[in-house]
Amino acid sequence: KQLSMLILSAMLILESGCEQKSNEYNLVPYPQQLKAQQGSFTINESTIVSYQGSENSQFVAQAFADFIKPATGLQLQVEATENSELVKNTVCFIEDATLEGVEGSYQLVVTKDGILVKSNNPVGLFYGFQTIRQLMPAEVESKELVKNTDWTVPAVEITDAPNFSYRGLHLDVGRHFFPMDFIKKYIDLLALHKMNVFHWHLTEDQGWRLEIKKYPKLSKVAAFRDETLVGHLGVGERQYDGKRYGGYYTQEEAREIVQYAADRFITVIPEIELPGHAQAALAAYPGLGCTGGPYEVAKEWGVFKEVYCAGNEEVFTFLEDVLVEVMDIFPSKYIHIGGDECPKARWNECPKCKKRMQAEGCKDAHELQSYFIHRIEKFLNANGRDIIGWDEILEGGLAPNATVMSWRGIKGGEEAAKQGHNVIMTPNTHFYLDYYQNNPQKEPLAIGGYLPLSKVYSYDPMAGDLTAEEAKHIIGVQGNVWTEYMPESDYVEYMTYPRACAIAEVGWLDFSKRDYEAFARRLQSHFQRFDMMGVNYFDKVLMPSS
Ligand code: TNX
Repeated sequence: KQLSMLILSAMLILESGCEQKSNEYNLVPYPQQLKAQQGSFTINESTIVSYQGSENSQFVAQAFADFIKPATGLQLQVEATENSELVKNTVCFIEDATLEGVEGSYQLVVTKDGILVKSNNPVGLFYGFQTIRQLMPAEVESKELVKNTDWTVPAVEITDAPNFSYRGLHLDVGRHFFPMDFIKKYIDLLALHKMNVFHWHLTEDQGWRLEIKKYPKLSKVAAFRDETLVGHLGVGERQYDGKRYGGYYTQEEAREIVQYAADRFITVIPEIELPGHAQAALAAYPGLGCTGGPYEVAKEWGVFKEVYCAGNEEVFTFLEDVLVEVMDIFPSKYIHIGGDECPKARWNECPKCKKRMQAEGCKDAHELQSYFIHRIEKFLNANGRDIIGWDEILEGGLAPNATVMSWRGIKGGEEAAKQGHNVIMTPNTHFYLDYYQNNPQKEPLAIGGYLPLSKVYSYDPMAGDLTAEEAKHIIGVQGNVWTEYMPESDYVEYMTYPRACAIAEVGWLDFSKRDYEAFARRLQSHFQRFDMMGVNYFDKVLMPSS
């Protein structure tokens, strides 16, 4: 009897040991290949962080040492190395051009002796750093010194690479304005999840958020709205008080964000909406509308009929001037020009627009919109940039080099891919994080819809009616965070996380390797990381019943 008790307890110990082992690799997004190994490595005060390769490898090594310092109190030495093998008590980042792999791919080996990350590109080294970070105890995220913790990394062999080259998250700062610190935190969270694009939606009917030196009224007038309808917007806890609401980023601040993101291998793609969603700009410069105004910065949500006049040359001068300043701040290959939800009522009444339609041989206002987008594209192409537009830019004919962001489902994206255009999938059916993630009766006010985490996770960008050749045009995925009903930063976080974790994994991990149950389990431990980072996430994720 005693013997059987002994065997039973030995089995229990073994089992719990196994359980713990599988809990040690709670990575989000999960790597393409992960081989668990026995043992672990502990970072201590004599650990050396070394690098080999371009100065970017030094940058990543230094970034890793800087990252772990506040929580661990360890001030690790960072130095160049000639050795490309794993060296005892070293965390080594090696950039090796002879390795195979797409941008962002990397290999990571952790043994009881040390850590080795290899990649043919600095982005891959940075992602290796993010993986090490996620393998470490959640306390490493603390900004304050954490005592009595072993900075242990479980032994592992990882070979990893992103499935899609574009993995983005968007933020609408037009409907509500968010402070610089929050934008940085938002970018930090992108980096943690190996996302590489921050789509900054900077202009809206309800507010223009970027300083443009040539047009000072954009920050004086277009950046603020009167909220005289107290409580009308009915948002969350906040009572609107009829005061001026708004704000904008100075060019210096915008540059600071671009640099902050670049340091995390993230590209900022700015969006300047045209020809619609432009009422705030018209309030500042009424001559740019079809009627001449006066206009006011919108203080309700919706789609507004006052748009840039397509028949007025001054509109193109204005937009080109704005885009020149935008290009100077944002080095991204892409500039997002909006293109969505542009009602045509004004254009159909406006003599200048009618004249333009005639002159350009447009048979209707949709073709006039196409003329508008083509013209802006031509200007940006001449300056070495490419445009991204919402899927409405398909109407009336796509501009020749445009990339399409498919938001009204996936149809627009498929059509664009068939026409040989690149596509970013951001369908409102799966990636609109302004939709409810739980029973609406139990949640603060959101725009509507119902989009639980499991549905976000289930999305397959490649499912659909495309040939293999056409499907190559789907370059990636993006989550959108429209903020009509998100007046405060912590509410933005609540709506964004953990659903953005699912988007990160959809963009990263091959569809065949995705497993919602395993993902939900990994998240439970990922949440401890969020707790340390002070992220206000939605924590009622139900474990799927197995
Ligand atoms: C549609 S998505 C919009 C936004 C709204 C959003 C609300 C897109 C290109 N336009 O202006 O904020 O719906 O879900």
